[in-house]
Order: sequence, then structure tokens, then C-alpha cells
Amino acid sequence: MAVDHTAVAHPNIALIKYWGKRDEKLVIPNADSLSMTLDVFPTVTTVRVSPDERADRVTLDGAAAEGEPRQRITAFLDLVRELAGRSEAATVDTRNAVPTGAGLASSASGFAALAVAAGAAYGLDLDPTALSRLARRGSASAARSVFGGFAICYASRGISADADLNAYAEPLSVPDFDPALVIAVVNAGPKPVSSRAAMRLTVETSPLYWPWVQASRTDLAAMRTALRRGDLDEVGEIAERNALGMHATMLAARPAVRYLSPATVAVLDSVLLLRADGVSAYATMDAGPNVKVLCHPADAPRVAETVRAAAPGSAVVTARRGPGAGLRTR
Ligand code: 2P0
Repeated sequence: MAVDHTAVAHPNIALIKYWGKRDEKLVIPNADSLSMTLDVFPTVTTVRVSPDERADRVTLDGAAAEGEPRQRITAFLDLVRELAGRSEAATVDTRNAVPTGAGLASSASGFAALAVAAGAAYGLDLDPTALSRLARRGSASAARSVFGGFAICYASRGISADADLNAYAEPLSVPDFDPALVIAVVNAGPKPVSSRAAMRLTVETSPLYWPWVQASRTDLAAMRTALRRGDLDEVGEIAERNALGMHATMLAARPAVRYLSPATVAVLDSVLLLRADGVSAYATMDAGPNVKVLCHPADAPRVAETVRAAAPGSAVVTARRGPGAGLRTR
């Protein structure tokens, strides 16, 4: 009898960003990245092996998936089947708690949940490193959502066959750091350019891209030290400059990719005012206009109120560090 395998995964927000691949087919980043997995906006994904079906059936947020989202999920299922030595079709139902493709890391939680659920459905027995490697093939940021709390994703330094093996995430123990992340959803609509297309264009055309990758390596080393110390101001400063630098690489692409909107800039201004007022608050943005503000949990209500006033109509959600991806047992 067909059995449902249901997995839950949460998005993660990178403090040191991943932007750009050195191998598009294997999804291997150009640089290491470091993130915090959240306790909000889960993806819940159920996979059932369906031997009687001729093709995969994929439902995304309640509707039949089409186009690129469907293609990426079926290509991922093909990879799982190849690893498992199986050929049956699957039925997949995946639901995101946030709008898909709005720069709120739905592909990170999505492919982490799919890796866990599809891996279980097809009988793969993967350790966390192998699971992270598998999730990476769906979306590189998904490699980090396999783990709870903080995670570091290694871009492979090896060549060819080693490259796949050496590109994976692992948890980073940060016992003395438990910040809040206030998320200002200034626009929940789909992004105008996919992150995949935008990063390709940036790598190929932006004169700022490689200098940023260089700077990112220095940022990562400094970030590890700051996290170990539990120093929110240091962590925040590094995260903010790394994110702004990433956006600068896109603004310098030809043609420019600009995800930041007037509401984004209004929130960034309000974060500067909070700092001028003595509040430790630091911003980071991903492939979209939404802003995530790192702060002490005790300051989160004030930060939330400030960013809501700066971008009226925004949904504001406060996140803390959340769990890694796993099967839901009933
Ligand atoms: C990150 N982002 O580190 C960066 C920062 C967005 C900006 O990872 O092509 O969906 O599927 O590997 O993981 C978004 O890109 O891209 C992302 P693919 P992904 O979180």
C-alpha cells in the first residue's frame, strides 16, 4: 500500500550570503555562506510513491504545479530515483506558509522538506551531510535548512567529482547567541527576476561580483568570531555590509537587477534611526524587497513597531532560531 511521507522544513536567512554558482547543473556555489534557520513560515511536503501513475503529480500551495516550479521538483525527484535505483512516479503535495518566490526563502524550506520527504518515500538512508548535499541540488540555500539554528554551507573547493561531495552544509554551534529577526514583508508578490537568473546575470556581467566574493570570505571569518563571542553589534554590522554588497553586485550587473523598492529603503532608514537611538538593529535583504532586522529579543517589539511605521501596510513577523528539517510523525 502507498504510504505518505510528510516532512517539515523552515526557511533560513543568510548572514553571509550565497550569490552565484560555479556549476549550475550541480548547483555548486562560488562561496561559502552562513545562515540562521527560522521558527516561522514552514513548508510542509508530502511525498507518496505512486507505481500506478505514469508521471509525477505535483501540487504546490493547493494547485497543480506548472512550468519551472514543476520542472525543478520533477528533476529533483529524478535525482532521488537515480540515487535509490527506483523508477516509480510520485505524488507530491507541498505547501508554503508564505507566498512562494517572494524572496522569503521558500525554495530553501521547500527543497529541504522535499529532500527529507522524497528521500524517505524512496527508501534512501541518508546521514545529515548527505541529506544536505541532496537538498543543495534543489536549491543551494536548502542545504542550510536541513539544520536548525545556525549553519554554514561550504562551497566546494575541489574539482569535478569532488565538487559535489564537498558542497554541503553543517550546523554551527553558537550557544551564546539567540537573537530575534524582525521580518518586514513590504511586498509579498513574486519577484520580477528569479534568483537563479539574477545570479547568473550578476556572475556573467557585474564588475563588482568577484570583489564581493573576496570580501565575503573575509566577512565569513569575522562572522564566525563574532558569533562565537555572541556579539550582536559585530554580527549585525558584518551581515548588513555583506547583504548591501550583494545587492551592489546586482545593481552593477548589465542590465541591473534591482530587488530593493522605496519601502525597502524606508525600512533601512528606520533601522539607521533605531541605531542612532542606541538600539542594536541591523538589516539584511535577499532576492526581494523584504527586510529582515536582526536585534535583541527584548528590542523586537520596538523594532517591529518602527519598521511597521516606516512601511505602512507591511506584514511584520518576529522570528527566532528554529528547528532543522525532519519527518512529521503522527
Ligand atoms: C542566500 N539567496 O544565501 C541567498 C541570498 C538569495 C539572496 O540563496 O539557484 O533559491 O536555487 O541555488 O538558493 C536564493 O537563491 O538559488 C538565495 P538556487 P536559491 O540565502
